[in-house]
Amino acid sequence: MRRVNGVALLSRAVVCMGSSTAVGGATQQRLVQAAMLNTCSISNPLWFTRRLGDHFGLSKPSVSCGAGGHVCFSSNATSLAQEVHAQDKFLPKDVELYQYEACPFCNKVRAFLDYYKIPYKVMEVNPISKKEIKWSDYKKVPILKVDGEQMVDSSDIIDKLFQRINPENNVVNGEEEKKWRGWVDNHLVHVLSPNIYRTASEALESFDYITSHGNFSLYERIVAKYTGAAAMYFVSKKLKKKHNITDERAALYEAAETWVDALKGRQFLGGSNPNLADLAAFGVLRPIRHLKSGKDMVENTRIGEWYTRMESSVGESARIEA
Ligand SMILES: N[C@@H](CCC(=O)N[C@@H](CS)C(=O)NCC(=O)O)C(=O)O
Ligand SMILES: *[C@@H]1O[C@H](CO)[C@@H](O)[C@H](O)[C@H]1NC(C)=O
Ligand SMILES: *[C@@H]1O[C@H](CO)[C@@H](O)[C@H](O)[C@H]1NC(C)=O
Ligand SMILES: *[C@@H]1O[C@H](CO)[C@@H](O)[C@H](O)[C@H]1NC(C)=O
Repeated sequence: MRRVNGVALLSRAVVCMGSSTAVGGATQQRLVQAAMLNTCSISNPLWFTRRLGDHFGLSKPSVSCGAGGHVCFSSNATSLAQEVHAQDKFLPKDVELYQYEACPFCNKVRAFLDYYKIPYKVMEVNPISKKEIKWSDYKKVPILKVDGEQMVDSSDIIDKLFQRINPENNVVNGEEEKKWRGWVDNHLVHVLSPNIYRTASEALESFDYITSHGNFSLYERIVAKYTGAAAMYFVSKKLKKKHNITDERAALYEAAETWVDALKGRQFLGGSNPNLADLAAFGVLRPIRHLKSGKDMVENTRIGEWYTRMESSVGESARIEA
């Protein structure tokens, strides 16, 4: 079995938003990078359990074939008109998502694909070897392959797909939607890491999810779980400083309340149906929802009702077996 230094492993395994992490000292820097990645490496138990029973959901009546010409493969009669409509416009034959299961950016893309009922295969990338994406010049995840065409960067991927689903829609999405998509990428995501590694037990809980849902070898999994949890507990304290967070839970609750305020009493930011900002916020929160930080957030803020609406609106995963 390959010997892998724990810190080196981590810095590879958990590299997310790495470019924004320059802090003095090579080891420290790698650790901070590791920490950043971990925003990315939050696992998604909801997703996981959902798949087991009923993957596809494609033959069931879909509850999320709502407005906007969503791609919908439901055989339910009421959605047939939309189905035909959408299939006219965008019906890719082969969609492959290269991802880390716990990465918030990957979760954003999945939330979009699930909502629009675009069947996709998942290629879970090993964060250490990354051999599954050796074919690509782009070295991060998510990468989406749509009938052979490579798309990178979660927001760009979503923009491209949205364009194809709504080709006649030349109107750029609303300012509000744009603003809040930016808020998700630039603020919400940064609040997550310090929270999921806040205490030793939360750090272990997080790494348990990350390693059990990622594509790790058994050896990597054990090393990553324990060294990762220990390192991230300390590194998350540095991250707090970097993002000017003094009380990480307060920052999380504040972000949740900020989001609910932005809804201004509407069901979704998009009104009666989710828009891309709703899908982005939901996507990045989904992996932490069943960790302690996510439970605390739902118990202590008003975000729960929106989150539950999003769950039923996004519906079952459109993932299919590779
Ligand atoms: N802006 C990109 C960020 C993607 C990103 O940072 N991905 C991380 C994982 S969450 C990554 O692949 N890091 C490099 C690595 O793991 O080596 C996006 O939105 O897709
Ligand atoms: C189709 O689905 C809707 C709700 O999604 C349901 O009310 C309706 O009864 C279903 N129709 C059929 C024919 O299954
Ligand atoms: C995990 O990695 C292996 C080896 O690269 C690959 O064959 C497999 O498909 C990956 N697992 C998943 C779920 O994508
Ligand atoms: C944090 O605060 C410092 C000083 O108050 C400021 O220079 C820096 O830009 C802030 N950083 C962020 C990410 O807001």
